[in-house]
Amino acid sequence: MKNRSNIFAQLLLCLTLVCLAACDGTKKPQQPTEDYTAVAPDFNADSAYAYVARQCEFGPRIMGSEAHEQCGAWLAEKFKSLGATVVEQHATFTLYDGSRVNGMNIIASYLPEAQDRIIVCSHWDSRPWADHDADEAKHRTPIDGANDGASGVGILIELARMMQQTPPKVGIDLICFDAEDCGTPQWAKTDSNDEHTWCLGSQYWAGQHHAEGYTANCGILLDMVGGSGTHFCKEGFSMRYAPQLCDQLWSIAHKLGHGSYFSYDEGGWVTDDHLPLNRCGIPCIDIIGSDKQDGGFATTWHTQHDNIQNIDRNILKAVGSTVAEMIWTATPI
Ligand code: AHN
Ligand code: ZN
Repeated sequence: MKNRSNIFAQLLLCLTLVCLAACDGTKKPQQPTEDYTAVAPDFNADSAYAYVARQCEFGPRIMGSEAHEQCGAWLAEKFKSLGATVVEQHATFTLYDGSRVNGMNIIASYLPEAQDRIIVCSHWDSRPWADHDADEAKHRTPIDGANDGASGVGILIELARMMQQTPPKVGIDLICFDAEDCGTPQWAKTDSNDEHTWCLGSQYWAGQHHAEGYTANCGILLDMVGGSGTHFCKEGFSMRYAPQLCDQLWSIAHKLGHGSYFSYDEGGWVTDDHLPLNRCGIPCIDIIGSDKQDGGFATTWHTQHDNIQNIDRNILKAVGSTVAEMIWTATPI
């Protein structure tokens, strides 16, 4: 009897170990789930990572700062050097407290004459206040926003580099929105409706496009696409406004072998830069990272820990190569 229960115990242990090994997606190389040959050129995650790091080196990119000014100029130059037609859309934004600041959206276009166009966008500003930091003394200090801001833009720049070498078949507009992350801080004593204090750059762009008569078929927003421990669920507004686009992107991610990062679960509803686009008639999805453990935004979100140390190249790779595949498989209607 003793022997028997021993054998059962051992069997159970074996099964548990097999299960654990099967669940541990982190150690296995990312293999395509079926025979699928990528159409897009290779997305270089090291290159994207270097672009994320470069942005962080300027310091927090908050409006009115030298770092913001310099990084904005660097981004516009970078896209030009990579063969894009660049428009700097300058604007003055009113913050939650009524103060006014200057900012700019940066629009980098490929095949500017093409009728059929896809927008791939992200925000390039970083949050002026680490109002979610565990250390209250840091609540009014600006953050690097390596994940929240720079990660998405890093991917946009790498896509630009790829498009210079291998032009896509449809027009692509890479848009870096400003003033996304200046929404009312937690510590502010205002009870006004706070939703409109976020995403000021994309709201401005939705009201006044960068070029006359401009239209796009659809858009893909990248937000917090590089933090360690991130995964992506199907965000609520994306599924309401652009369900097919969402399904298509998730399907490509899984075909490319990035399924462990792209969960089929529905996520929350996020006020983000895709909302103004959807509201002005451009169906746009939000690839927005959330914490794989607790489902909320990353634990580094709006803290001083949102820095380059917390960026995972594998996540940049998963998102970048998936978006690249969307771009290079797209054909004019
Ligand atoms: C709100 O918290 C209202 N929206 C989240 C949008 C966001 C902030 N994305 C990154 N930072
Ligand atoms: Zn943020």
